Amino acid sequence: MKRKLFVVTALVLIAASVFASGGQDTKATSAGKKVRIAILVKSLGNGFFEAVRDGAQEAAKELGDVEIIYQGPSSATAEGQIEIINNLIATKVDAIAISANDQDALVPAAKKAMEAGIKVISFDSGIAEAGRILHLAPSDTELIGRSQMRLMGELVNWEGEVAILSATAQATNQNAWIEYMKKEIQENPKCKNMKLVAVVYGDDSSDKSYREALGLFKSYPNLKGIISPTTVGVAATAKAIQDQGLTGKIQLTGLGLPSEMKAYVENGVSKAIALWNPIDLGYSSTYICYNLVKGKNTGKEGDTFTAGRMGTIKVGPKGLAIMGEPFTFTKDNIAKYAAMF
Ligand code: RAM
Repeated sequence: MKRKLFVVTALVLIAASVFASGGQDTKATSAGKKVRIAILVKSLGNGFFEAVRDGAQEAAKELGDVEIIYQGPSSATAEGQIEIINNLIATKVDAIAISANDQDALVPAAKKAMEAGIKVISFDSGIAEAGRILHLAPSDTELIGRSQMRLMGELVNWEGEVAILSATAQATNQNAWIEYMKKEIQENPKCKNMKLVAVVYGDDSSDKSYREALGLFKSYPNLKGIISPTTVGVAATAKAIQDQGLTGKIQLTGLGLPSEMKAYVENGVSKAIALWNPIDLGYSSTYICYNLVKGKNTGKEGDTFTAGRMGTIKVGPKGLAIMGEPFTFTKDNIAKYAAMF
């Protein structure tokens, strides 16, 4: 099959991640006080965010005077994150980097944190502009959304019913990507014989995602493909396809961790998935927070951050900074990356 995969300019993928178990760095500076950076994720138990945490620890080790506080609610809710933000304000952290479960609901708590002198940024899944200094996106939103739909088109030979199995209904990042997937299927003439029949939500819970996948198989007997732009959802959908003996009948793509998707890509459940390096995302977020706390950067449009091995990261309009290009994994290259994240 001829696969015209989207831009594959690889990020410089660094194998050297630091696997510290929730670790607090013990190396104190001569000044004594460490910069305390909280990494607040959508939910705990998600391998994507554990890789983000490893990248944050790597940056903390390099910087020397940083303590990483890794936190998240047990399920991906805005309420859980608001409670944690309030606790972080009370414990006077220096910075919070948030992957938001809801772009608007978190704004009041995030504003309160900023008023208390805490540097707040979002990464991965954004908070609305009023609630953060800047947002670090892993890659260009339009590129991710459109290229996911194009990849699906290639896998289903540009025809038939397709569905999307997303994370939570309020997730900023997935919702933005889905908007562009919808635009692509409407606007790209090659997609004229494809039909988007459903968007369902697995809430970044493996169990719920698995059940939603089974629901799609049942409700749409002619379904040809599923896009799952969440690492949790795509792995659960792959398992559901395999368990139901639907390999080859239902095509699957999405955004997946090579470590979780290797077996399914190698055995043909999914021919191709995409993602960026979550370790780099945590690493870059930590450098950005550190430089804001140290007053080296303002985070305003045009500002450029120096972020260790990631080089420089520039802030664009609306406080949006972009880390790099996504990468596509197929059976030919996934093993190499599965060892990293
Ligand atoms: C899940 C989360 C995260 C997203 C990845 C692709 O782990 O929803 O926010 O960026 O998938």
